[in-house]
Amino acid sequence: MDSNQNRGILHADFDAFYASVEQRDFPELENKPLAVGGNPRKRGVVASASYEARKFGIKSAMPMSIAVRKCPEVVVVPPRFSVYREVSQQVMELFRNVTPLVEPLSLDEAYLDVTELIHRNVTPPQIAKELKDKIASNFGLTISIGVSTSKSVSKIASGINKPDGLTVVRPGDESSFLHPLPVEVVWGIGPKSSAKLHSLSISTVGDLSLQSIEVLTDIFGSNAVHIKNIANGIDDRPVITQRERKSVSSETTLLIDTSDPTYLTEIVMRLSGQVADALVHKDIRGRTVKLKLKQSDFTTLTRQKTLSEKVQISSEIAESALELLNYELKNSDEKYRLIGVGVSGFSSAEALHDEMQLRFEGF
Ligand code: TTP
Ligand code: MG
Repeated sequence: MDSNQNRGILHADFDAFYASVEQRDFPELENKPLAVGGNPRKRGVVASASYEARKFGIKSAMPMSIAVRKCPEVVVVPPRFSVYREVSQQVMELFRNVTPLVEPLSLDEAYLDVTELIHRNVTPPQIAKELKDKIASNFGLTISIGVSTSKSVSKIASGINKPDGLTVVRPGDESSFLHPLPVEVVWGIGPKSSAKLHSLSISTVGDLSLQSIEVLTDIFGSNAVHIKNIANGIDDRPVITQRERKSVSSETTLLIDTSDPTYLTEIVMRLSGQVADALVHKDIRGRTVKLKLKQSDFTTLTRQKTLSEKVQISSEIAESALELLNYELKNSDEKYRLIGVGVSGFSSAEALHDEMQLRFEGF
């Protein structure tokens, strides 16, 4: 047994996070199809769907108007980010009481390395069970946990028996667990690579594990070796407690597809203000300003500008973002359905955890 197989890694992920918090706080929403997200008449999207709503095919990132069409009786509520953030902070604290080795991936998801605790005669599945019980009693919420010797296997395992799942993959069982599963469970295999794989009759992780590096390089480029290792249950990546914040951004879906410079300018200025507020609040400054544009045909462009001085305040961010916008408007006839502004390029001294994105639907 190699050293990798002595590790105990948990991946914990709340079930229908935003929707479950709403159902907990408003009992009249319990057992109802519920979609948390933007207004369907303002082109909002679904952030989180309750399990009752998922039976109708409602999913995260789906336009809310489609969700309403799929299930006319769905209850739509706007998100209450501050409540979710608070729950998240408290749960991450609870995790850190178990082990300092906690790597949050988003508000509702984290890896925990509990290897050290194994030496104190508690098993990783016991720790996972205790965490689930504590979260149920302290927060009134369910969380699904995957337990194994690596990040990728645990992440896949936590998604297998949702909601309220506890899936344990014992050391040595990684491949037999992974191989029958569809390739889409592997993180990083999105719709594009999935379509390519299926056209080559590669449909399970087992099929994937048998491919040569040459074949995988055609599909995944420099990621081929990593993907092949993952498919074989080999993943030594450590749990990293502090991540460098890569970017702070804010984006919005527009009410109508447009190329109107006055309207787009105003939106860019508002988004720049929101990004600036977050930067000021965190006391960080960045060197790169990014503009994201999604065209009517859903093609997404990002344009960025790296400056000699770091920026933080609204007018500095807006100046660069508007320059990028004006260049784009001058050189293209496209209409846009979504626009975003971001700042990145912080120094490592400003290392914080995780990428942060603010979403504002329907201005
Ligand atoms: P997820 O863990 O992807 O979703 P979930 O917790 O709602 O459902 P599951 O039981 O499948 O884990 O995301 C966590 C939260 O992040 C989710 O409740 C809302 C938010 N979110 C968005 O705002 N937009 C998105 O596109 C996604 C995927 C999530
Ligand atoms: Mg979740």
